[in-house]
Amino acid sequence: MTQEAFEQIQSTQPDSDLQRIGKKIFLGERILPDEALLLFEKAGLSWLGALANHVRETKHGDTTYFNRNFHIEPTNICVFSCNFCSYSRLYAHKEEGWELTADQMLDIVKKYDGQPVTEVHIVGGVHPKLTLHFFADLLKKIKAHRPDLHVKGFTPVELDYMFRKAKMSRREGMQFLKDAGLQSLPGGGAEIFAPEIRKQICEDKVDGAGWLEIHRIAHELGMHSNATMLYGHIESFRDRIDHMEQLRQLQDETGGFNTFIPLKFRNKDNAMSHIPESTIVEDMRMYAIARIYMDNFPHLKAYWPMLGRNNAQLTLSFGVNDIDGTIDDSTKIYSMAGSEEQTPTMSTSELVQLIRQARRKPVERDTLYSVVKDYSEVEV
Ligand code: V47
Ligand code: SF4
Repeated sequence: MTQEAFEQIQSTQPDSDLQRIGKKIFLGERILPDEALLLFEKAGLSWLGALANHVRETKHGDTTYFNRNFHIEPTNICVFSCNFCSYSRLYAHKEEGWELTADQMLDIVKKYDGQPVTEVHIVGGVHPKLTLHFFADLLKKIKAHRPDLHVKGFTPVELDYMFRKAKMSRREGMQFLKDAGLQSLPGGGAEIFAPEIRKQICEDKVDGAGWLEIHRIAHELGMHSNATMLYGHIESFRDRIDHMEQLRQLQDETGGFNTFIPLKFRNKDNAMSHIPESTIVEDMRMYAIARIYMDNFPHLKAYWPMLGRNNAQLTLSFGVNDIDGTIDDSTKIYSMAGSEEQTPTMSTSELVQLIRQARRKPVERDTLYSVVKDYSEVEV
């Protein structure tokens, strides 16, 4: 955005505090928690969107990344009982659940033989009988079959449970899985770190400090990871800012995070169904503030199977530079929670079109954001 364009958008902003914050954002300065609160409380969507877009274009221009990956969900049986979860079947009701053997999961990997996928994302419930050693063997089998496939897997919720059962420290456990072939951690399980909110929505799983410690260890071992935030339920703006602040501080120390992924709370068939979902305007404001606040996170991702493809397309004007999930992404955790996409699959060609319609430049990436293919000039 040019200085002149910036001055024009500032002239639409009557609030002098917001004008001052807007100037900091334009100049690339970090904003403080209290300033983020003012943005949440007072800033209009178009002014906020223009500033988030400025941050996005300064970092990435029009480039919008996507990745060809597939998911493996080992089980939906879970020892925990998060109130927002529509997906897990408690161990007591395990007749309604599934659990895959290592060979069944390897068969899923083999289904993609010869297809140009670069990543497998492994994530599921926390099954009491699926141990650290079981998953280490699975990782070894996957890497032996397809060494070039990047394995991103397991949230600190799953990891903390596995490590404790195996009587290993978090560092020993992470090293053990890394040696078996684990390369990155996905962003799940973070929810909202604030203890009083966590107590009400997911009391029994790893706490915020534990989540952050496991990611810190992964970064110290040279692995990269993502971070999510589940927003739009009972948390306050302060809780969102506190969550982002803790991530921003860890990122200052380690630099190991690739991507921040705000996840909109969906309210179908879970113990929080009485809570209304956030509006689209609120969603776009969330993405814009995330882009502005998380100044040391290279990427901001919209996970389209959860947000819906139209809304995900809209986020590309509010700070987002990455749309996850292309082929065959039939992840159940969202379709069961009432996401827009009941059978979320999108071909590469559809995804490229979606990015182009937003007047952005589609680029296929691998997990660590190396360019696999630039689709700017490619017919699809
Ligand atoms: O931690 C569960 C969320 C997450 C609901 O790192 C819900 O690339 C909304 O983290 N409404 C798991 N969200 C999925 C996840 C993820 C997905 C895609 C890519 C990456 C990545 C990570 O799903 C959980 C939780 O926050 N979730 N239930 C719900 N009702
Ligand atoms: Fe289990 Fe994850 Fe669902 Fe919580 S969100 S109940 S940890 S599957």
